[in-house]
Amino acid sequence: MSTSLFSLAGKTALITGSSRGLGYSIAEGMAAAGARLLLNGVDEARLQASAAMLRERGYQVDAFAFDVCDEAAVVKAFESFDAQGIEVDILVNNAGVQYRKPMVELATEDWRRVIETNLTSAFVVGREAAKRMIPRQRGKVINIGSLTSELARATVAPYTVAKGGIRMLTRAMTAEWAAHNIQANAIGPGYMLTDMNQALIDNPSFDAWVKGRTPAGRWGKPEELVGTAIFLASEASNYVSGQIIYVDGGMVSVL
Ligand code: GCO
Repeated sequence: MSTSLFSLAGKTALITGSSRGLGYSIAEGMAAAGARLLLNGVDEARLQASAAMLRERGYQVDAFAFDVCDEAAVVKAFESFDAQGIEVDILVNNAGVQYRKPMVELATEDWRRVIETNLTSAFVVGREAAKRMIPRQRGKVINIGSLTSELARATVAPYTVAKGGIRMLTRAMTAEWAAHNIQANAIGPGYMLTDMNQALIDNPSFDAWVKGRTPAGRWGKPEELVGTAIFLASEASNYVSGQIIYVDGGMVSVL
């Protein structure tokens, strides 16, 4: 049977932070493209419920609850994959948090928490995945960035710095891993309709600003990331690395 260039059949995808939001939507789309899913989250109950929903759709799904900020837990999870013969072909570093506060009021421990969750975890999980991808001489890493990988907005400094770091970490991964046929790329979502943004969506003036500032004139839907995620996870992107693709209704490109 010929598989399309965009098929993920026979591939295993680990998506961090995939109980809900963008991570869940990307996982669902990758499963529909044929991938076996390794879901991840910190809330066991929510993770198992999400896995059950996807299994009901006939998808092959395993759930692994661990905190991507806990290096020992990440190492243990990958050792568990090794012991079970699970090979991670595709890694989506999606786990992240948002924390909105002006810098002059921002506690250092909150700064550190956002940087750890949104940036350092992508390095740690990426390192553990690459240790296994390099001997196999193949792999796909997709880091989830943001509009703030490119542009700053007041009150989200640690998120902005972390997501800017994601853009450069993606290039650093390319510098060291492209020679091993590992393609590392990033997706920069625009303003998406997610739980993390609910406070913004519910704010009439912010909602109006997003609709006015976005050339497409609307918020994005999480499922609108799926096509780009599948492209970057599939054979179709075997000569693409170090890139960030903005799925943002045109926002980052237009004043
Ligand atoms: C914010 C939002 C943004 C979006 C997204 C934009 O407070 O400005 O949370 O950061 O979530 O990252 O690309």
